[in-house]
Amino acid sequence: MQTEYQAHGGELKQLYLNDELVEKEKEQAKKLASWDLTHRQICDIELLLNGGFSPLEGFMTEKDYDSVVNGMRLVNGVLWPMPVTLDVDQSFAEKISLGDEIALRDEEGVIIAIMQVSDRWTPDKNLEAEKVFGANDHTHPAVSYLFNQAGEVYLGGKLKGLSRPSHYDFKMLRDTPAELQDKFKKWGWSKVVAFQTRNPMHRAHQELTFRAAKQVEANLLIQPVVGMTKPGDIDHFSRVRCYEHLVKNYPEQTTTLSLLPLAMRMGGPREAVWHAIIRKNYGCTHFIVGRDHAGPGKNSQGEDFYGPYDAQNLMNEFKEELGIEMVPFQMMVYVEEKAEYQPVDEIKEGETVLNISGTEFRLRLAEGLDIPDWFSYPEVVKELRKRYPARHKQGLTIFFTGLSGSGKSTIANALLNKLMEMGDRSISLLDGDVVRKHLSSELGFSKEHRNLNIQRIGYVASEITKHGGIAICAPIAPYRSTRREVREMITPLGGFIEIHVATSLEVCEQRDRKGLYAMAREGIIKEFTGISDPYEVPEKPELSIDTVNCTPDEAAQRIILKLEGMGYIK
Ligand code: PPS
Repeated sequence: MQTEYQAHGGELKQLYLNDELVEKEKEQAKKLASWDLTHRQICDIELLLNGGFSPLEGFMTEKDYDSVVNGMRLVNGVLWPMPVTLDVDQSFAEKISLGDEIALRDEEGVIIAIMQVSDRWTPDKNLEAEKVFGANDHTHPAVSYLFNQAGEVYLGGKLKGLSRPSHYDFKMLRDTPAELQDKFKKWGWSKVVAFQTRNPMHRAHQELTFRAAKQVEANLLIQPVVGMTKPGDIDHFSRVRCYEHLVKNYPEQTTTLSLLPLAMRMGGPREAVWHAIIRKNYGCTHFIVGRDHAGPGKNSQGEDFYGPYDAQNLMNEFKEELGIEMVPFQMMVYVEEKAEYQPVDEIKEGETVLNISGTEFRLRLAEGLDIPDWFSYPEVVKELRKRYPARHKQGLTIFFTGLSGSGKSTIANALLNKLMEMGDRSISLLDGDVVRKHLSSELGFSKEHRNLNIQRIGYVASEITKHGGIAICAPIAPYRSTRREVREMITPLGGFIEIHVATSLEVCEQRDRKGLYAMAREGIIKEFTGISDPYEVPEKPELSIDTVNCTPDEAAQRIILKLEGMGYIK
């Protein structure tokens, strides 16, 4: 099927205004209602404005969104597998009338673009999850994002670009689609195969890319994603330093490295098609799709969301109209007898296959264990060890949650003292009452305020963890989604263990140390957790402690043993 986009030769849709207009519009834009773009929206808008998402001309309209969700095509028939929408909260959406222009600002308040709002709608998120990601399962990062972070209303409309989102890191490695296309032209690279990754690259990846480039006789573009990847992934700073080491091992003039500021959705097959379209916009002719491309891992039943080669199959379905060719690859494994890497389907009987999975690799880093040279280059491993020291050298957050009077503060205090006695770590205690005095004195106990309080605690704990300290937090933290948010914020930076102080409501109320339960029963204190406000019991805490059966000393000991078992203290 020949599409309108292809009929135009698939040209780049760059949405920036010229300099003269920018100055004029900037003045006007200051008076408009403005929306502060989220991190994901900043990633999206960068690729919308620079043509990486051509042929899109703005955040999707409702019709395009429906058509993409249900049939992977824009209304005009062009293949496009992923919704790219501007999600906002209800109160902002209510301020806007259709036809209004709004200013879209980055984290520093700079106006990046003006959007003329042509559409506003409340999406059916269940349908979006089912259709786009194949399952309404919150263990899928994009589904979790959709329900826990994305706003409830979507706005759509065309964009006028005023400024480029700023990046201060790795500037030499950042190219717009037009810049990369120009480079390819200048270098005489008429065939370019792109490799997408969100992980550090090791020898297996290098071998795979070598083979792919040889197979189609093309130059190679290593284009790792540095926008947003799967929560818990290795940060892009460390990864890019690894790629810089690795790229030196390719023959000169054959390979280049360029960073892609994409926010991945981990959408497997649909995402593979999306990645391919983006790479076509960057001037590539071929795109490598390996095993489990952009896979989100396991679902809540412990099964893979997508089959390992679903992405390749979907790519094949659209191969006539994609405008970029897939180079499919099987997983590469190391054959000991041959001392080389081979695709897993080419292994002969009797050959010894060695492989270190991503999980095993992370474990070896965490435990400070050996990582063999056949697996990775020593410079790459050194980089990763610098960023991911063995667990007992990492920062850590110990997050208590439980009802008022359950014993959180007492156990936290006992633990603090025992850890201080050990003496080799700096420790901060963020107790519920203390935080409310110093960090959150203006907040009450509505759901919104409680969440804000926990987010603040999470933020401080994440900073402590990042710097190698131990943060002990002891708030009630009654909401599961906020606790998960804190976990997701901290795990990329160090350890996180959640401890449910599971003392029952009856016992807490009976103890009533502060006399609050009595006041809550009388209605003097409103929104009191357990009495007139909810407490969502943790589903999978690392530890659960009921203070009816153990003393504070015993509870603290149990935690110390747990920390030792997990490798966080030695
Ligand atoms: S939350 O939900 O996590 O923000 O709560 P938190 O900041 O941990 O609460 C700290 C202490 O506030 C007292 N307090 C209340 N708790 C629950 N509900 C209501 N309405 C309320 N009003 C005051 C209570 O003593 C909490 O301390 P702990 O140490 O948990 O008993």
